[in-house]
Amino acid sequence: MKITEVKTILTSPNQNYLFVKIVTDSGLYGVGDASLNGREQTVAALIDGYLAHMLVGRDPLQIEDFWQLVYRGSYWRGGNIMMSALSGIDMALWDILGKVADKPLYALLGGKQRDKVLCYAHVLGSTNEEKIARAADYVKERGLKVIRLRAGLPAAHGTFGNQRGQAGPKVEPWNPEEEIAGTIDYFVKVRKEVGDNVGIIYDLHERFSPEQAIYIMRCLEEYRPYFIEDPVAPDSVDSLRSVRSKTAVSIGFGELYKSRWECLPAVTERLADYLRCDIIRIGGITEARKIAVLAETYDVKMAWHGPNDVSPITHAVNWHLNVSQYNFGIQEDGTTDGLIKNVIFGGPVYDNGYLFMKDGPGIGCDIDEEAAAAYPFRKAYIPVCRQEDGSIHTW
Ligand code: KDG
Ligand code: MG
Repeated sequence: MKITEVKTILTSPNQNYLFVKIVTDSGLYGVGDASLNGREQTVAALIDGYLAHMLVGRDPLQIEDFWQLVYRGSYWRGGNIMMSALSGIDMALWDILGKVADKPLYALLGGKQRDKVLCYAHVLGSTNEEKIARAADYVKERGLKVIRLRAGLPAAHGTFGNQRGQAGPKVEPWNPEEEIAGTIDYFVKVRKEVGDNVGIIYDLHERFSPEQAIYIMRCLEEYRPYFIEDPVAPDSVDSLRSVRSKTAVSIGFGELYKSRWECLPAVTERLADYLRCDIIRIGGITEARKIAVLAETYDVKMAWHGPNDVSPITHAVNWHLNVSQYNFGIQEDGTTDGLIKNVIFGGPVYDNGYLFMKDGPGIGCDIDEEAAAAYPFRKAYIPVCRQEDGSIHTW
């Protein structure tokens, strides 16, 4: 079997996505997700202008060899653009393998260890007051066992995905004093609303300095967060070490990691309880298998990144990993029911706190290319945070 064509599909149903479709001379094809919020066109250019030429004529089932060819063979190591491109291609190749074997992806990964996947969903609303008021109903109506909040007052308002139709990134204010007080207050209020039996994950989104994060986490210890996500930025491992050594709260970390090697200290020193890598950033399924095994060795659980800005293809891959891997922790369910459902078919279905998926070959998703073309790509940016003195702060 040989690869005959590699297509990139940019589309914007509810927000921008980049899909990869790899076609073979057997008539079988595979689909993957290479979306990188704000930089989709650059990833597409890398696939179209470079990686596609390396793929056409190859045997699609030599997946590991292609991964090593791109990661090591081409000398320069990958950043976010290269790793997103490689991840989208890797997913499509595993999808082809599943179709050839006529088996779901999880079967190729060793088979199911569980039938359903515990998940958490984001409490949504336009203000924290609205989210506090809705949190308990949200749990009751949807049957969630665990919910997720995101810190940020008011910087995170409306900034989940990207901002379209603007010449550049939208600027959001960041005032540390207000943010610290508001971050603690918000969590405490939601805990009171939902009671003690609901898990609450709190995403601090890499925005705080180590001493700010330590203060916030110590204040929240008695309110028992399920885990605190990304208390500090990933750039300095010492920041994470410092937070870990001074707080007792569980930590989830790693959505910005770009490789297995970046994960090492968090895993081998047990600086995190939940490793939250994003399969589109760390090299796809080929690399996700290795990261999960590394984490299993050190008793670290997996909580794969599953935000709103990746497509049902990625949510489906997360699901296959979760049912087949021993050290599953919990899954972020950032799936959207928006117009993306007109473009991508398949993917996990939510029911009463868990995610389920029907059996089918490969990843179990397909793309309607005509529908994708009906939602043209629109340039968009992730917003930025600026402090009162005008300086940039991590978004
Ligand atoms: O595009 C950025 C999002 O993927 C990110 O803000 C989502 O932090 C996130 C999460 O935990 O879902
Ligand atoms: Mg996050």
